[in-house]
Amino acid sequence: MDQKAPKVESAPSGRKASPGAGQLKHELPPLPYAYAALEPHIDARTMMLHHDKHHASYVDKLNAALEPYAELRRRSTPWLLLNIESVPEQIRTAVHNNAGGHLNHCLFWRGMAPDGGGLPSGVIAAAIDAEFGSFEQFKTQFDEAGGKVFGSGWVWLVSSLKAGTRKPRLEIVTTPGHDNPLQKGSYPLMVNDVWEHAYYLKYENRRPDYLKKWWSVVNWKEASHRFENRDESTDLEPADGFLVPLSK
Ligand code: MN3
Repeated sequence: MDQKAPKVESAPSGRKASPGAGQLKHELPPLPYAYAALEPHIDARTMMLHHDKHHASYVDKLNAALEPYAELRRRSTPWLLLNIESVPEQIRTAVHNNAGGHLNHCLFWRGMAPDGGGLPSGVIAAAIDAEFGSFEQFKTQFDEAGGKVFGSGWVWLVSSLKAGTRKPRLEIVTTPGHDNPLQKGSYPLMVNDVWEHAYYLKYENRRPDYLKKWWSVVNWKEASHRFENRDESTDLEPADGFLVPLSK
């Protein structure tokens, strides 16, 4: 490793979910609510360990891997995932796993809310009905997909363009490890973390119970906001567009 690399400086102010151009260090965003805010569905201790230990370690490891590479330090997590082949081989696996871990957890925290749950509304609700037949069928398919993830991974609702049309299509997909659907050209709208660290303290081996309870904390406002502000183009650097501003 090049020990003469310039000192990494923190962003001048504020904490962002993922750095945009010009920022030199990835930062752990604060949880948008208290650790206990999602009780009883997700317990406070799980939230604390998940955010303060697991997510924090992805951020630390990402920064450590990028430290000697000034040019890469200014890149966003979506950029790093989409351009992973241009990342030096000796840090490629670390960057892939930890940029994905950082990005996915940013989306995960924002996709839940203490006053979450219930039914989606507006255009995303109509799109879900059109694609899956009904909200109940969508939920069933999402939980089935999440239950089938072998080992550690994620289950997502994504939007992608139907080949040859401008019509967006909703799909349920799963990703292994910390992969993100944007690596296959889809735009994530909502996500559940099915790594054991997300549920094991409370639900032990009962992942299906966790998947079922998780619907009580889904932040439909955020999913709907992402759907209405989505940008499926992958020919642009998605740094600033990917993590759309928080809904008010
Ligand atoms: Mn996790």
